[in-house]
Amino acid sequence: MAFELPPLPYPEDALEPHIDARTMTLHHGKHHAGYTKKLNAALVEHEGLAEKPIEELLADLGSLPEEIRMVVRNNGGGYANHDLFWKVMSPEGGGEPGGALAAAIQSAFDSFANFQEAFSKAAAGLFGSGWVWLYADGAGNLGIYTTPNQDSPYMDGYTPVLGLDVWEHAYYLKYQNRRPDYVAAWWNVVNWEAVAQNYAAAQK
Ligand code: MN3
Repeated sequence: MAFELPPLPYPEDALEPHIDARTMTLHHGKHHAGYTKKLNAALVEHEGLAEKPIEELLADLGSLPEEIRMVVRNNGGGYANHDLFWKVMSPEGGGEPGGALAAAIQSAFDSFANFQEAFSKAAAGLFGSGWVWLYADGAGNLGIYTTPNQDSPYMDGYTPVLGLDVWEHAYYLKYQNRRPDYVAAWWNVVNWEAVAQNYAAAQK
């Protein structure tokens, strides 16, 4: 058993013009594939670990053999983060969420506009490479925070609900240093139905 690179849920050019096809091809086919390969390489000598769900491994890194702990943190995080990232985007995305997710956002941030502003601000302010998250805690409360590198909310006891990759590899070909433009465009492809499913699953 080994972790497998999940296929993109849409063609590589489907998120144009917001996310360009060349970036998607490299991001999925090289970066995500690379994290997957290195994760598997780290686990190959450790019987049973590759059978566990990735979120379980990430939630309890301290239980892993020390010699693979950092590799699993970086590449297991990269594996899981990108798996979520493709799914929370869609060519039919954009707009605003509805239902229970909309109510939870309203309750946590007062309005969708406030949420969006706070999330975008966190993305603009993140120094170096990392991710911005909308996460749910154990009680189902929503929050926004950032993680460095490929660190995952699972490492902090949170469930990721929506994630934005702000590594330069996610946007530099099209947007160069204009990270705020990338973030503004990305809202047009957010798949709120998938985000709502993540939120519902986080409460179970
Ligand atoms: Mn990435």
